[in-house]
Amino acid sequence: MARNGGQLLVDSLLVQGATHAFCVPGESYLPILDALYDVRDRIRLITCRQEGGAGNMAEAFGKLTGMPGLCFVTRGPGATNASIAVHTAFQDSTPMILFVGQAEQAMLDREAFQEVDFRAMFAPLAKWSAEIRDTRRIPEFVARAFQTATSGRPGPVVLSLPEDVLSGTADAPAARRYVKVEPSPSADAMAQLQGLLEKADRPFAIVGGPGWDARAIKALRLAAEMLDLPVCTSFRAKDRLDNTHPNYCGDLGIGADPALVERIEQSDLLLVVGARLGEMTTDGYSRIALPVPKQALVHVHPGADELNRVYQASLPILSGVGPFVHALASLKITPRWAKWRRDARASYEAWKEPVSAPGDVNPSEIFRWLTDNLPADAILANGAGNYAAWLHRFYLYRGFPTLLGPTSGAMGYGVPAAVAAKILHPERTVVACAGDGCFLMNGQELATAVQYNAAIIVLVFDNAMYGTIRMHQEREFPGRVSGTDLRNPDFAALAESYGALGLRVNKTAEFAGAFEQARKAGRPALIHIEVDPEAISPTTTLSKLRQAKH
Ligand SMILES: Cc1ncc(C[n+]2csc(CCOP(=O)(O)OP(=O)(O)O)c2C)c(N)n1
Ligand SMILES: [Mg+2]
Repeated sequence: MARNGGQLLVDSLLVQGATHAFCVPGESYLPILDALYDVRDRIRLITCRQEGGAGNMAEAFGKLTGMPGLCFVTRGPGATNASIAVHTAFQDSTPMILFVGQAEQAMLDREAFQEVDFRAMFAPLAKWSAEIRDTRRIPEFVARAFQTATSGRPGPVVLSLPEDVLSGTADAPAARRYVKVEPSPSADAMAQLQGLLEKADRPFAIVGGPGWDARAIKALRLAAEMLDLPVCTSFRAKDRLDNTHPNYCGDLGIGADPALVERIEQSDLLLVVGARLGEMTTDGYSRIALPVPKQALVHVHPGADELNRVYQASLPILSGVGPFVHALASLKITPRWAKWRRDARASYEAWKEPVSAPGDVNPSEIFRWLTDNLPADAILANGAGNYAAWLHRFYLYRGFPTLLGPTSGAMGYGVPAAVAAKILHPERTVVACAGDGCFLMNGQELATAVQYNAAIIVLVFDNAMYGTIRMHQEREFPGRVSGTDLRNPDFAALAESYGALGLRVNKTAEFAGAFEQARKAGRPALIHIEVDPEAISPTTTLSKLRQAKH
């Protein structure tokens, strides 16, 4: 039966198991919008206010489900807006597919209206970027997009869809549903790992990266217990092991616990599972010697290209995290490093305790309160800014997936990510954390939250500046404030105008009451929290930074 390109594409999405799609509409892909109308009870289409929001929602969907998050945008303007999410998905190894409406093929290469060569534009940003040139081949390209986005090291795929390919008709056979392909560790690799563990006195695991699901998370916990391994997480991966678990020993992000960093340096075996050992986790490749670490390094990753790419491992293991942690849990080892693990845990327990902070609002107390009062399955999303340093140091993640944060350090991620999470899990508490700078990068998606009844709670930490940059500025160029001051709107009033509940907090003690009010609101809510600019980070103040240089 002949179908137009839009119908073929939407039918292909159904074959691949799609349930949600995020979009900003464009006339370039009307046949897809029309075909989605017919299946609106099977694929939920979420209309967003900016493609940066739509793309981030799709990326968050990929993080939460392990299935590709789907995003539809139009031509040059839509694709350039959405590109930030493709970059985030790339750095986070998140499965995602961005569909871009393109000018009709007869017009291409004339710089037609909004024309961009999307294959070239996304070549370094996406895992794969392609243009479908024949209506008949739509099922083939869609199946390959799902396959590519989810297999090996997952990542984003971009498909450009010329208008004539969508409006043309073809009688094309359906493809099959994709099958996620994941390597397993060989028996030989596990035997070598057994040998390394038998020789080790101070092993340390660093976990993170893609491919985790409930079973893998459980197997990791079991393996950590059986081998009595101290486990830390890579940058923005704190939800891989319950932070209250006695084997959890902290995260190697920005501003990591110096005691943890020292232990990583002193360890004699590093077992890196799923993480990339990127610049943030290694603090500019300084925490671990390059290219050959002093410790024995076992690096487990599902992408062959990641192994021995920067760090040369004693034992590189090509494996998905799930198959690996199951194999790890069945190793027969008698651990001899109980004190080593206990000491690492004890120093984490001290590190997570609230600290004093200048001003009336102490963010460390707020995140401690949230740890004590949110259910273990609550989802917390963030973008980038120094407020996130407080969140990641003092909030304890206790379930998976509960952390939505970009390792790319992209501002503006928290609000759209939270909207996607709440749409997917309406029964869970979903909190978006943002700075005053970060919030306004995708705060327009509060309208999407209201439109779809996604009752997220947004916390805006307002210090009237681009704090992170101001911090670096005061350290490098003390007292010379340039380009980092912000004059802000009344965020609570802004939230109200969207139809959300807007609240204000000026003292730590007011937070609990405001949060309870937000939780009961039955609609999206925003809490505008005024933070003293001096409280720049959990470890220093603006004035101390300024004085340090003199
Ligand atoms: C999209 C994007 N633009 C710029 C930056 C650089 N940047 C990193 S943090 C930051 C400031 C964040 O300010 P805010 O959200 O107010 O948080 P604060 O640091 O003040 O807590 C900036 C500009 C970035 N990471 N991402
Ligand atoms: Mg700020």
